Amino acid sequence: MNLLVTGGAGFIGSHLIRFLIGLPSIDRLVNLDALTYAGRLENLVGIHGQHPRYAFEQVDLRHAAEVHRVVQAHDITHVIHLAAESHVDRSIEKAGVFMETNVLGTLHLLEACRLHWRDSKNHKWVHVSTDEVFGSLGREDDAFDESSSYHPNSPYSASKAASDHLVRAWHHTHGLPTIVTNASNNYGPFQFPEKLIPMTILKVLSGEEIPLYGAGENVRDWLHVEDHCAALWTVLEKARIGETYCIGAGQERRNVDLMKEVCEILDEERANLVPSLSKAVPAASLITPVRDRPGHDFRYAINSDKIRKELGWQAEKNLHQGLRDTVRWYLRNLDWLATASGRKLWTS
Ligand code: NAD
Ligand code: TDX
Repeated sequence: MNLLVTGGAGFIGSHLIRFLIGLPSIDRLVNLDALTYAGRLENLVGIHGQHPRYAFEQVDLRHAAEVHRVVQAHDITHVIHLAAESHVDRSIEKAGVFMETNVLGTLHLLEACRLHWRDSKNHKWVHVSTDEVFGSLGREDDAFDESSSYHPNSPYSASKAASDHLVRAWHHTHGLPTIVTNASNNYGPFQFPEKLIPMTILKVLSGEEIPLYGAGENVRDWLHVEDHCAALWTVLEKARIGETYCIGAGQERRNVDLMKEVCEILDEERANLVPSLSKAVPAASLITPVRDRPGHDFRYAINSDKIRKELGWQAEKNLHQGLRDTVRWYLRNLDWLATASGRKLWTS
């Protein structure tokens, strides 16, 4: 197969490329990425510019002609579409680019494949989406599953919901062989330090207050990025065309508890890994409640029964161990964190 991964220089995309690159069934792996603030080729060290089956195309999905060119030039047979604007807070400040990339960009990729795949079979198009499209759960509600209705509440989730609907429509109307996945909050190495976990680590290493939105009671369901990548490959290999699959690990935490857990691990690990930080104040003392995010969804949670029973995938990484590994990775990669954030850290 000639597989196109979009957004392969971002957080999940770079893990996915590392996961896929050695698989013998992939003849060519093409990474299409515009390299926005969130995309970094350093995330692909050892692969980018080195692996014989890997190719990179710096292309913006908003440019339809370029997207068509890539699909044709590489004779793409399979797609895993991740490229997107991905941060809720940015979508509240500046929604336009979310609509352009997440909605129009997805349209351009759907059209490119529809035209290129007109006469042939054995193609697959996997759309990587989020649980946020389903809206917000109450404390006692059942987790989201494939039958949950769409109630997007933020500009980001509205743009992802729109893209999910386009993918469904291109399958229903044009017969494009698509599958939609809706995953819960990912965490792990290489995550841009605007998201909760790397932001917490960055603030501690900068000696700054850690902003906790509202009362910190909001709940997220945490999935290690490597478990997500394994799920996406399982879907590409085995899933039924036209279906949707929810992907989660069933590891819910209130934000305040998650932040404290990360802080405790930081206190333990930094003494060993960054001795100059061992005398710093306890990390949790930096947690500071701030004004809540407008329209802040209270709780997300995912029921993964369908993908487990139908395709045999389930998450393996325990959250506490995954958080410890993640904290260790950031402490060992302070240069990455300093460059990505454009900040000077206490330690550097
Ligand atoms: P990210 O922000 O880390 O990476 C996004 C990548 O897309 C970057 O490399 C960026 O350069 C690229 N990109 C952005 N706009 C582009 C454009 N116009 N053209 C081409 N490339 C462009 O995002 P992520 O956290 O890795 O998320 C990847 C996908 O997974 C997104 O579609 C997101 O909605 C979805 N998702 C993320 C999570 C999560 O917790 N991070 C959970 C579920 C689903
Ligand atoms: O500074 C912060 N303080 C804080 O309390 C930040 C950045 C976040 N939060 C809270 C808001 C959320 O309840 O932490 C929670 C997680 O926030 P984010 O890391 O911004 O993630 P979230 O808004 O849940 O969305 C994420 O999961 C679903 C990803 O960013 C999306 O791309 C994915 O689709």
